[in-house]
Amino acid sequence: MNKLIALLWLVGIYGFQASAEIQVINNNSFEEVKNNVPVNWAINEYFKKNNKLGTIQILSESAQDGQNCLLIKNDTTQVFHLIGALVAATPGDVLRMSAYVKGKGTFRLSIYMYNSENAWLDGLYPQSIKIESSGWEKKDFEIIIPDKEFKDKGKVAEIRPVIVVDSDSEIYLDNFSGQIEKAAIGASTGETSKK
Ligand SMILES: [Ca+2]
Repeated sequence: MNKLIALLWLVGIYGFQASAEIQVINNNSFEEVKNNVPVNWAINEYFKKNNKLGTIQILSESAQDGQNCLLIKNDTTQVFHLIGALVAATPGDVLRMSAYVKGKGTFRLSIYMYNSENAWLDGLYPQSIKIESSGWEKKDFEIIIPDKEFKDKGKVAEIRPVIVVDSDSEIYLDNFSGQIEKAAIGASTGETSKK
């Protein structure tokens, strides 16, 4: 009986911690704009080739949420990456991302991963999905933060969300959502549960 009580106690503790969620980014609806790029987001110029890169436009009509939506046009042979701000993450955390999209082409919501010293570890890219719609559709992606050592660089400590738009694509985006659900083990930083 004592074992059962102890087990229930553990479930209670870890269940409580597992429910803690952290929002990945502010300005997720692209309403705040500076220099024609949404605040908290940046275009990754690394993929520019022969002086060509996809383009981003802020549209103030036909938004899915609020006033603004994004149009990412990629008519190059390279991918286009719109990257979000750094946020702390722990191996085993579950990252749930979604966005409303329409247009034509392929895209995915991905992440870059960094160690505790902000050094790049790797990117993690779920499979691209095809979009061919004139109406807004919500698309969901789930990523589990890998629990492994990256060569001599250690484990993941921080991530960035990345909106990836492939070649030959015109994708409208709005109402991005990114939530980290903390792993049950290791979630000992004392986040306050929303429940
Ligand atoms: Ca919006």
